[in-house]
Amino acid sequence: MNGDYLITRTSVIGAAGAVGDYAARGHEYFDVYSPPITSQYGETFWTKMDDVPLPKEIVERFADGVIAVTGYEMDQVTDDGLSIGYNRVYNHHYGAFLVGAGSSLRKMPCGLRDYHMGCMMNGEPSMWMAVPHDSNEDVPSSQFFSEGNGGESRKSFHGYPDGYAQLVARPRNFSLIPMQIDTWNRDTPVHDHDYIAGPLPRAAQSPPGSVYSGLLECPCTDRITKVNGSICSLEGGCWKWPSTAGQSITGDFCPDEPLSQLKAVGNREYDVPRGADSLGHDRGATTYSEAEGYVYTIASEWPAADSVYGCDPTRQKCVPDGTNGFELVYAGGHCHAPNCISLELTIKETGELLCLQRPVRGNGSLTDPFDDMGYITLPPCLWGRDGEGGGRALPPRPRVPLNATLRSVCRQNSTIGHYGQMASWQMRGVFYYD
Ligand SMILES: [Cu+2]
Repeated sequence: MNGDYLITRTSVIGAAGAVGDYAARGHEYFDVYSPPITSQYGETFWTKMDDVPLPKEIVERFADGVIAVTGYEMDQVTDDGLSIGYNRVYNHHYGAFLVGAGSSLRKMPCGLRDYHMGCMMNGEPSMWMAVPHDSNEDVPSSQFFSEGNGGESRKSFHGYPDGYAQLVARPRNFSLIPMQIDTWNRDTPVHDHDYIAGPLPRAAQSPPGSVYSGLLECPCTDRITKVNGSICSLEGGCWKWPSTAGQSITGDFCPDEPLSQLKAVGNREYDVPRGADSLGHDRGATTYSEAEGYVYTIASEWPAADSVYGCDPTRQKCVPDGTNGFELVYAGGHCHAPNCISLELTIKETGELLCLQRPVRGNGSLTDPFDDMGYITLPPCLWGRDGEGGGRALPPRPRVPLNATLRSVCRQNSTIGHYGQMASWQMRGVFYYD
């Protein structure tokens, strides 16, 4: 659907090759469309959309069976089916559910364990989860797809080598939670090599004449000071303002202070400071070198066991008996244009490099939605076994003991600033038993 893909083999970027050639691998596909999104310049659309029934033939074919999802592609399109560039509507991220007959989507209160998984990112103390009707079923009754959804996700590969798949028993519905930021100033047509931003908030840090929109910053932050006449608000956890094209935006639309629950949960995104300024940021450090200019580093560490997720530990056993860890199959980091330089994942105790992702920058015309000028794509890391992946074999799957500590280092170019950067890992793996 989106052309050829790149992947990263631990730290080396190359063509996805055989892994990305679903047709040659004999895999089938079906299309599913979310309900339409209507927005105006400056609006952020971020909510769970209505469930969409899967195509009838899929539902009937797997009415008593299990579908094996070996990958997926995503795109954002007009109602005529044409791809829309990220300089017009920016997909900041998405989460998608494939829900089977044995599960229902429910809005569940955030558990303690959910907080570092992004629950309350939007200031709400609850999150959508697919809850199984019978927690004893062997085969999953739902799957959540969100890996590699940062950067420009349509050109970031979302697939697995042979032998791996996400299973869903009796699949029925598709449900999407997109976060779309409308960045197209309707007063200016989209010219080739001539992106013209619309009105921008005073807080925006995109330089004049940028080929990316300053609106793709997402200041879900408790560190922005309200200034009378500024236009940010924290409605829904992200900025948003009344946004009729051409309208004056000098009013005061900010709430008095960031929403109280946002303060309570803390900032889930990162503000990359411009240059060497020091605004009291406590999650990174800015360095300067001749070769690289200003670089801001976001580092974090967490127990590897916390990466095992995807089930409700109060109802199900998430880590099976007899395993001491997992082997990684796929790792797709999440960071955004334009600042992201690299994302590095290591095992802290051994220093083993698991994955080093570097974004690929778009150089296409502003009207080529698959090579968006000023935007990035993040080739994910993939691993396999016994030469999987064709001619350019995938590296062997690295083992991560449950009691290991994972360390992430995300480097950001801070020549210009950026509110609301991200530095997270979305991964898939398999347990090992020996
Ligand atoms: Cu993001």
